[in-house]
Amino acid sequence: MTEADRPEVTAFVALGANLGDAAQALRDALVSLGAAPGVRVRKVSSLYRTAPVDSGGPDYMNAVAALATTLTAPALLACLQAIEQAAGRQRPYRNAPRTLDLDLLLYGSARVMSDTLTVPHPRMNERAFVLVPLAEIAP
Ligand code: A4P
Ligand code: MG
Repeated sequence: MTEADRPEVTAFVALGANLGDAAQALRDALVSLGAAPGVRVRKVSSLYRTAPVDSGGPDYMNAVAALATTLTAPALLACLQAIEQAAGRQRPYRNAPRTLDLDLLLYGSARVMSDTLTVPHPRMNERAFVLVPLAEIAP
């Protein structure tokens, strides 16, 4: 099956940033997502200012987007990571402050557990900075 033949899957992505102009980083990421082949942005939550959880630095800006995608889950993760890299993401240590973090929360009803990808995202249910924007667009 070529990519174009694949059925569209609804995926939810969490966006977070707390370095530089975090709100602008989220808006730029949404433009990049919409421009990515095989990805359409269907719905975007408000941007939320949140206090860091298990992490230091300035307040975060967080949001959640609903996508329609013909990419596989690993291909979508690669796409998210490419957008993070283009935004200057560095990974000095776990939960370090970041210019942009894009996490795949849900990929249809799929369950994925590989070395590089766990879906549903294992920490999403403990985190208001994910659940509040998610509930806004997918009550
Ligand atoms: N990975 C596995 N599953 C996934 C998935 N579903 N989505 C792997 C994305 N990546 C996934 O991620 C580390 C590795 O997880 C990747 O190589 C990928 O193969 P990362 O983005 O390099 O590292 P990270 O962001 O530090 O880890 P993670 O797991 O995204 O951190 P968390 O748990 O999401 O926490 N407080 C507020 N207020 N707002 C925030 O956004 N974010 C964090 C990060 C902490 N505190 C926060 C916020
Ligand atoms: Mg991440």
